Amino acid sequence: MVQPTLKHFFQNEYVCYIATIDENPEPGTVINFGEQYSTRVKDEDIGKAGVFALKLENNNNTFEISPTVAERTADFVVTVRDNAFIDYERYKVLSFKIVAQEVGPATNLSASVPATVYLRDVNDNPPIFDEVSYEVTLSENVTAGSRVIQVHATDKDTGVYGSIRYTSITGEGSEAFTMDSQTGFITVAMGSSLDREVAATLVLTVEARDENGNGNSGVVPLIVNLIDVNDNAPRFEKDVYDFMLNSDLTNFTSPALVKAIDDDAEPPNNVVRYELIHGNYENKFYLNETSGELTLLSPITKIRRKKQSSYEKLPKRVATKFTKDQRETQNDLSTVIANVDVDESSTNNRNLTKETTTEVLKKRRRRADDPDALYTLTARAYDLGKLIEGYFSRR
Ligand SMILES: [Ca+2]
Ligand SMILES: [Ca+2]
Ligand SMILES: [Ca+2]
Ligand SMILES: [Ca+2]
Repeated sequence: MVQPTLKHFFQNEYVCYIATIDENPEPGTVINFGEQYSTRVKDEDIGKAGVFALKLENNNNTFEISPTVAERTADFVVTVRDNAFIDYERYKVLSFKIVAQEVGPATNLSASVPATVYLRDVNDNPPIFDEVSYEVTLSENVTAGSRVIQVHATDKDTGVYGSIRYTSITGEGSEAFTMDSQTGFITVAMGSSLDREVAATLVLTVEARDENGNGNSGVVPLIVNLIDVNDNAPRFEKDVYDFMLNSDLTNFTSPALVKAIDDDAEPPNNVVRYELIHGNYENKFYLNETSGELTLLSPITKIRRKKQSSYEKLPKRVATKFTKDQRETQNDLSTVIANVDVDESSTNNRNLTKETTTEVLKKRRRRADDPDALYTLTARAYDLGKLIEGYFSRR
């Protein structure tokens, strides 16, 4: 019988087996200890005493050795059994013992030698953003260059494998933003076209990549909520409204409605009000400020009509000028002209033939401030939103 020494089993002049492997190897991967490390084991005893077992200790089931039983001599191989611990981000080195032990009934000699496996980093982690998602709220008129948010990601890998660049913002509306690839600062781009009237919320995707922007990618949602500003003026649906009074001049032949729409997204920016601003000299008319319905406050007499007719050139000139000025200087209102005339086609008035009436109507369509109209009124529409400096009507 020979005493259990290293030399009894391991033909290895070194006191430790050393190898280096990539992290995350497939199970079954052979650990190559290099040519200087003999993987031959032997038992110098003869017969049954020469049968010995090979096993690994302190190994956490990570590696396995084969064969597990040998007689007199064997070449062993260590392979990966479970790669859970072969993770460079958790361990840089794994250590265990290779043990040879006689299994004969009369003997129980054993010897062990330490093994050390160094792990090599692999780019097996993508960048991970600090937040599950980012969310910001901006005014739709936010100025170019304004800072939006800073995103940040980390990568567990070392060196270039963990060197992050912020590479892109994608999604509908993403062209309104730029991102600093080094810092992750997101700002409003030059000439950005953020428009609450187009979308209330933009759902974008921010991407980061390791290997200086060329490797694994990680993404995160960026939600941008847009706040409405009052950047649209109300506009009347028509340039001119023609309303007809019945023959006894007590009421309109059909409801006299003007209507303006405001493209802004939210109240009060899109809440429209109406008012008469010109032509209601005798206070004969009332324009409902919310409904836009024009009504007669008192019947019109034939005498009034003649009086109005003598001023017929005046409303034309004044109304035209006023309308023009409003369009150039205001952003919260819009004006419209309403011509009021008598529907005489159904009256007994013998002075007007059918042909004459048709002629008058045709002329009225060509000219907004119709000199032949009984009354020419000018109305304006305005919204209830706050005026935003520097914004003008988009019409
Ligand atoms: Ca890694
Ligand atoms: Ca990585
Ligand atoms: Ca708006
Ligand atoms: Ca508005």
